Order: sequence, then structure tokens, then C-alpha cells
Amino acid sequence: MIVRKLSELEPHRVTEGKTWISRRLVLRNDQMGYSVHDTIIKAGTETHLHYKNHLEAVYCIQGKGSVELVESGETFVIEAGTIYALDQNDDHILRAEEEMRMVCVFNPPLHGKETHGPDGAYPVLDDDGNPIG
Ligand code: 9YT
Repeated sequence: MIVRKLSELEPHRVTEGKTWISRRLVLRNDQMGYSVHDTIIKAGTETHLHYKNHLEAVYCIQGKGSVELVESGETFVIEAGTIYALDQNDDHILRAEEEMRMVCVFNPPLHGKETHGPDGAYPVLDDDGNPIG
């Protein structure tokens, strides 16, 4: 069994983007088949994301903002107690009115070394952190 505390995460489990900081509680090398992140989205920010190679579910447990689907322009209010699941690898824009705290689950799991491409996607990495495919 794996037991891990947010307050004791090793540095390789913490990654910061321009608009967010993500604490990866479970990663690919834990061999669970998904990764689990506790992510803070900074207040007043806008983030364009398009996980073409991953399915992501995002459960907001704190704060308020919105998510816009780029293709349709449809916008949804996201607040504590709301989950959105990008089941169509949806191209989207996340806007944080307030600081938001999100629990994110990725399938396939993130390795931890990924960086967002200009298109908002992450590559799929193997156990050694090398690109697959
Ligand atoms: C909600 C979202 O996808 N934010 C970007 C960071 C991502 N959760 C990650 O890499 O942990």
C-alpha cells in the first residue's frame, strides 16, 4: 500500500506552471494506471489546455471559476463540489476568478516530467520518462 502526505511530497512530485502549481500524489511509477494531483490554479488566471493524449477528470474542492469549451464556446461555472471530466479530450480554457484547488486524475498517468506543448497537450511518457509513440 502507498501512503503519502501532501506536506511531505518529494520535489519531483511538485511542478509549477505559469498559472498553476501541481502536487502529484500518485504518478505513473506508482503503477496504479492513473495519476492523482492536488492542483492550485492561481486567482485571476486563464489557462488553455488540450489534453489530446490523456483523459482528465478535475474535481474542484475550493474556489470558483469557469471552464470554456473552445469548439462550442459553451462555458460552465466550476466551484467547490463540481467535477468536469474531459471525456472527449476537449480543448478548453480554465479561468480562475478566485484561487481554485482541484483534485485531478489523469489516464494514462503522468510520469511527472511532462511539460505542456504549445497546443496545451502533454506527451505520453513511459516509466523512464521517454516519449511513447
Ligand atoms: C486543471 C489542470 O489540468 N491544470 C493544469 C495542471 C495539471 N492538473 C497537472 O499537470 O497536474
